[in-house]
Amino acid sequence: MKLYDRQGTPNAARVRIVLAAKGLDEVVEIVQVDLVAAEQKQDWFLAMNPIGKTPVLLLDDGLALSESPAITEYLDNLDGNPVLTGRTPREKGLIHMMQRRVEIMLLDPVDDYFHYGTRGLGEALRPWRMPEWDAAEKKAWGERRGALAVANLPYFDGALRERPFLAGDFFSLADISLWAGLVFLTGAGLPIAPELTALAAWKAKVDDLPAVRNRTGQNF
Ligand SMILES: N[C@@H](CCC(=O)N[C@@H](CS)C(=O)NCC(=O)O)C(=O)O
Repeated sequence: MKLYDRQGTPNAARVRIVLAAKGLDEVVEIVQVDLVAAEQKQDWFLAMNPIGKTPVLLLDDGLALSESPAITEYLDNLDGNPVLTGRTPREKGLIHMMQRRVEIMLLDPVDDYFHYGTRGLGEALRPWRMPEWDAAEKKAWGERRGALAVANLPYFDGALRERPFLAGDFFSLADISLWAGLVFLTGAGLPIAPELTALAAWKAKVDDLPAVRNRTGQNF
């Protein structure tokens, strides 16, 4: 298997935590994609993922999987012991719901903030996304999306006051996504309010898990 990713990005980090958690680091060859040079928009890459984003997991039979949760689901089920995406229907439903909430409420708006509210990956990659907007409109929209991500954080703090991990008693894909979302948010320069103490305590606990500590590419 080959994993096309970019070290230092949140979705690469999500999959690298999964590789570490499942003991699959040695099984997967990692190929770095130069995002600033827009390799992810070149034909060879678009043939694997028409959306033009990393990560992509290319299987030995030629199937190209993209979307980090889909890659996670595949990797988690390879050994018949899906510890990150749920073993029972109830676990699967809950983990899927919470991880999707993290994407809608945190990862997606922070990504928009990063690309439009800050310099992001540079001007050259922005027109590909929203060619009709002028610079001021892009910046204002990016800033509104960043403010939305920050405003959504108390929801996750509240959830973590009720249970040790986001989808229950054990570490799952929902936690991996939330961890990556928080690192992305602070890395992009957005704040986490000090009163969100359950979120901060959970983050410190997850920082210390072996799969997070020992993942490859630790600069994210
Ligand atoms: N929903 C996708 C998001 C992928 C994504 O946003 N990837 C970023 C890196 S973290 C990317 O390739 N950005 C380059 C671009 O937008 O051109 C996933 O879950 O993997």
